[in-house]
Amino acid sequence: MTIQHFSLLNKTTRQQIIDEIHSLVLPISPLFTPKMKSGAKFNYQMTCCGDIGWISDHFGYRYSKLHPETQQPWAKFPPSLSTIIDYLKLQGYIPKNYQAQTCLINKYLAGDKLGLHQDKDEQNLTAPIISISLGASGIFQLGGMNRKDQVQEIILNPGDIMIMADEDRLRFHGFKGILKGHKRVNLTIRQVY
Ligand code: MD3
Ligand code: FE
Repeated sequence: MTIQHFSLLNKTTRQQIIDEIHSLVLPISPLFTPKMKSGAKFNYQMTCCGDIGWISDHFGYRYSKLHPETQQPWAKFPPSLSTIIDYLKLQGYIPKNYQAQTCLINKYLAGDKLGLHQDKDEQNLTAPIISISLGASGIFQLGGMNRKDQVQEIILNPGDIMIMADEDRLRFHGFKGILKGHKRVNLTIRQVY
């Protein structure tokens, strides 16, 4: 199995991550609404931390060393996230030489969603992607290697971790919406190069 999905983070740890995002990341790298080439807005807000960050604008999708609105380098990884990455290495969930270069922070309010897509903007398509779910539970969609393949719905709860590796890293996937509650935050940690 190259998708691992498990519940890991207790309430205290989840709150610590949220607190560190508010105190250490957002003041330096504020949330923004990404736009497609067409100018249409995505239905959620995002920001990033780490050496580089995923952005989308009228030039398309890419990784950038600078926040698109402040034009400043991204905030550093908050310590609680580095601790989780170390733990996942220690437990053998990800390779010891994994380099967590960026964390994409997606914020969904009620009604927000993310359409089916593949994650192909990374030069390194073999390093696993780590997802951490916080806040409200929501419905994650997992498809196959082709857009038309059947999609399965998976509930993601706060504290859940999903690790996508090998061939499953390139599956189509999306986020259908939050189930109940007001706000979901999803973190995706990547080695891009
Ligand atoms: C399965 N985020 O940031 S996280 C994304 O809920 C993204 O914010 C969604 O898709 C969200 O690109 C889903 C879980 C996830 C992330 C990447 C995957 C699942 C994946 C890549 C391949 C297969
Ligand atoms: Fe994705």
